Amino acid sequence: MHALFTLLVPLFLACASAPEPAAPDAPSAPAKAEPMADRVTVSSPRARAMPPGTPNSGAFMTFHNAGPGPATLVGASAEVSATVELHTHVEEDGMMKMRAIPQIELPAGQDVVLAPGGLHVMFIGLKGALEVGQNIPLTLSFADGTSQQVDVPVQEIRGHGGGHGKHKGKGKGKGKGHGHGQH
Ligand SMILES: [Cu+2]
Repeated sequence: MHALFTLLVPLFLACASAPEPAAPDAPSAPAKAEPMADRVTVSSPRARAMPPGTPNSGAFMTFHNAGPGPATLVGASAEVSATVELHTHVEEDGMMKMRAIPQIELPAGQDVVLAPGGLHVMFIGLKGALEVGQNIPLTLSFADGTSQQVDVPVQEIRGHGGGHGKHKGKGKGKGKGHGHGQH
């Protein structure tokens, strides 16, 4: 019953909502009026410290969408790198590989965690080193055109953001998270 209903609603809205954008008592109006950026709070932002000459790095954080509507993160931008992408990891042939993705869905009332080895914000083409203590102003863009800026502190981040190729078979063991060419 519920599944059928959710299937039908988008079809109905697609037909019915377009001609009357200003219907005063449309039930969905309050949810739609609230900017996505205002529904979403960001906690524990951090970016991975990188020595000079490293091409890329990653940033992690937790999103909470307080609702009532959904929110969709569609991009991010920062001055520290030439481009900023949204990435995830997928397993392919037994190895975790990064993939750029167009958006990250943030369902109402839920947390979405960006963490090493999973979803992350990727800084591609770093203009310089990312040093511990530095703060990266990061602008998050949402599907409704709203945006939110967060200060992302640079930290020493270990753990498995790995699997990015450069590392395997080097034998030196722990590695401490340095030398991850890609992350
Ligand atoms: Cu990545």
